[in-house]
Amino acid sequence: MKEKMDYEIIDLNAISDERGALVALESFKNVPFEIKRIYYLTNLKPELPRGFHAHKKLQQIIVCMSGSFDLILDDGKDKQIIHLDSPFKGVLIKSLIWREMHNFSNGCVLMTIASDFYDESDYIRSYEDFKKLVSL
Ligand code: T46
Repeated sequence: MKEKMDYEIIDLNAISDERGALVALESFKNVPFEIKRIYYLTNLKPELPRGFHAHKKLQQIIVCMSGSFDLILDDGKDKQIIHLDSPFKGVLIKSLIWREMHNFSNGCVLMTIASDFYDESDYIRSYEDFKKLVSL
């Protein structure tokens, strides 16, 4: 589903049978970019939010594999809070969106599929710099 802000909530179709569910993620099929990196966050603490940055070019799909958390997206004009609690939904975030992750539940595991390798120079970690960039 395409949202007003530059993100999309993607249904990750599961192949389910009596043994459980299987989800496959494939470049240029249900993932609209070449997958170059996968990372996951675990041992998260409800009182310790993460994120607080935007990316210049990187595209990512964030999936809550277990538990739940709140994803805050901010394009400099609007803010959205998305409660994620399903491994069958992904949030595709394109560039220049400020993101924060809050309220991790016990056992929350967050997986991210990224369009590029880790590169610190792609991060905007100051909200002031982000606001300046999106208002250009
Ligand atoms: C994002 C959200 C959802 C690496 O060395 N390699 C990596 O691939 C990543 C992602 C991070 N790092 C290093 C950089 C920092 O020294 O790991 C440390 C923690 O990273 P950071 O503080 O950026 O973690 P989060 O949870 O705030 O943000 C991460 C991603 O960095 C970011 O791209 O969108 O998850």
